[in-house]
Amino acid sequence: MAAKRFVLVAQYSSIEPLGILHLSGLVRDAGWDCKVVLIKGDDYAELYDTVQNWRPDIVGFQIWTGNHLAAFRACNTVRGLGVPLVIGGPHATYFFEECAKHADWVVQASGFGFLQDILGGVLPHGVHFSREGRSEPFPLPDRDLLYETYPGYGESPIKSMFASVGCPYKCTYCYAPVFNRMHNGFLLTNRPVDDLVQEAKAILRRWPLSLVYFQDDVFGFNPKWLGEFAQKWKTEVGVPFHAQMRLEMTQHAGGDKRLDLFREAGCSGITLAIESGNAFLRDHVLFRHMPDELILEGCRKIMDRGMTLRTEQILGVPFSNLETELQTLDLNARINPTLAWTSILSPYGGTAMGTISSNYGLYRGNNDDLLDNFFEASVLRHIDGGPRDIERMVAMVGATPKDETLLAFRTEQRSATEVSVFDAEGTLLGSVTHLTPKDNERYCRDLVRLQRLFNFLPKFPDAALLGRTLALMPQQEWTWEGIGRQIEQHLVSANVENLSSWKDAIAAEMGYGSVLELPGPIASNPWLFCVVPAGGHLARRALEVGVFDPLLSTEETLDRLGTLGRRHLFEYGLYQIQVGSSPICSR
Ligand code: B12
Ligand code: SF4
Repeated sequence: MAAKRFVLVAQYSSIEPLGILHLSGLVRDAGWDCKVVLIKGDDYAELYDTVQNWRPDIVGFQIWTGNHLAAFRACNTVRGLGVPLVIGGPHATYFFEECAKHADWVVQASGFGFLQDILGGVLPHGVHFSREGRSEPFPLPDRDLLYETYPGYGESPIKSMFASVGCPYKCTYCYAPVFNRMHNGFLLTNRPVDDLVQEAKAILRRWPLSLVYFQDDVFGFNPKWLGEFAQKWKTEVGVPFHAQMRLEMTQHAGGDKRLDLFREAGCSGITLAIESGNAFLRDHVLFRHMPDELILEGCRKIMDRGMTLRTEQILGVPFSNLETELQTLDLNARINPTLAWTSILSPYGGTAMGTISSNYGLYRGNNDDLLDNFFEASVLRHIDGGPRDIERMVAMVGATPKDETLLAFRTEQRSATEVSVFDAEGTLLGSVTHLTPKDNERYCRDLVRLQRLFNFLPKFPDAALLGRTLALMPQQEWTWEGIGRQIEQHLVSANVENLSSWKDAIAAEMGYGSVLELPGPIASNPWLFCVVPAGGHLARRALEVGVFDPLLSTEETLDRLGTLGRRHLFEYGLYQIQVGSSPICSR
């Protein structure tokens, strides 16, 4: 009898889809034939072709909030062709009722056991959820299937893996606290070390592998597991890895020991979030209770051990303003990480951040307007004075960070721009006022400017001052050349010597005999390329891929440069999979 057929569908991203890899491994182990279709943009043509020509028995969608509307339309079309359909993934986990309108089965949270039952024909239609699911074993992934269908993933020297499920923290913008509530509290489930070793060895047998990126929320949280991992990974796999963790995990002697084990195991770099340089926003808006000292000390411990460091921040959170964003820039300048990565906030419904945003009138949408990437633009209506008024009210009630005061306060929209704020007993504390549409537009523009340049800015002297100057540049002066002039003036005022030698060095790195040969865009603004490793190479790439195409607006140029710069810093800095000269400014 011919094997039954399953199609797995997910949104394409440059990072390989881990859930899909493991789910396709499960389909393989169940003896079914499987195809994976990854959707670029909203183009579902390939999926419809596959459904019509390959005639699968079931189609399974992985849906994330942000691509849900287009995905639902595609689900309807597939079901219209007579094929039963299952939806899983984060959107199914947190918005299962909506998903149920477009599927025969909806799987909330952990999906391996339920998918097995679907393939076995024993799971009734409907919505399914199991609290015990988070402890279920991961099937070994089917990388061959994905890599043969999408060779780019296979050819990449970096592969992703997942070692643990769960995170105990409570960041407002994240679904992890909601996941914990659904499961009656936090529990960390680590995959067996031997499975990870086996998975890595399977990659090494067939595919290039210079670095593994562990996508866990808090890699190495459990010290006992980490001890076993460190020993076996180093001796049996021996491939460097990058991991994500929390700054709290670097604290005290336990933190030192953990970082030593990371290093021993072959960890070459760490990603961790700071999110804001403003302590009030961290404590009361983001629910990330960590003082500056903890942040600075934790980052220092990581870099002192020779590991590279990516910090992450979110611009445009509720009650932010230009000053708080510049504090974030300043904190990063003090840390000097390998890469200071930034996104712009999306206020996801069902998260505490979604609730704060709607309670204070900052966001009135239902997430159908959210984009599926985190760099584009702020969708919030921001507050005049940033944290000023709300900080005063939080101080009036004597709240501590752990009180989650912004959720406890009651609010009432007084007028189009004013929101009254009451304490939990109903006593009026004051009000917050939204920015006028024009000022809001201006602030959102500032955010985009900062986001595009954030990779570079912390590496300049007096970074926050430079950030302010650039954010406030009049629109008519906001050109690539104008930005170059401002940075040059800034460097001169900061008493940086030998600026002409920076230009000589960039010309030499680009292979020119003299600065006179530098192409126009680099001659007029070489500075950003002087603060990153292999800056001459980045400048060349920028020219090659059309970053300075005269038909582009300044925004488009910076958008392209921001993306290119980030990738460059990943390769030459964070992951060190390319070797290049050190930054010109540090020579
Ligand atoms: C790695 C990662 C990324 C990577 C890439 C991920 C990729 N290509 O797969 C990058 C950096 C690109 C990324 C980007 C984003 N991410 Co992200 N990301 C993650 C992270 C850290 C790990 C995902 C993962 O691989 N998990 C491991 C695998 C095994 O789990 P899984 O995919 O969820 O699959 C399990 C179940 O969901 C279920 N399942 C999943 N699909 C299906 C399908 C079927 C048919 C069935 C039956 C079951 C099923 O079964 C699996 C086993 O239990 C998660 C947090 C987390 N801890 O999961 C956030 C997370 C998924 N991301 C999130 C968000 C919000 C985003 C962004 C939208 C952010 C933004 N504002 O722009 C973007 C957009 C991504 C996009 N639309 O393509 C949210 C999703 C929330 C939501 N409601 O959708 C999460 C949950 C973070 C959080 N805690 O809030 N992300
Ligand atoms: S530490 Fe990361 S995974 Fe955990 S709650 Fe915060 S953002 Fe979510």
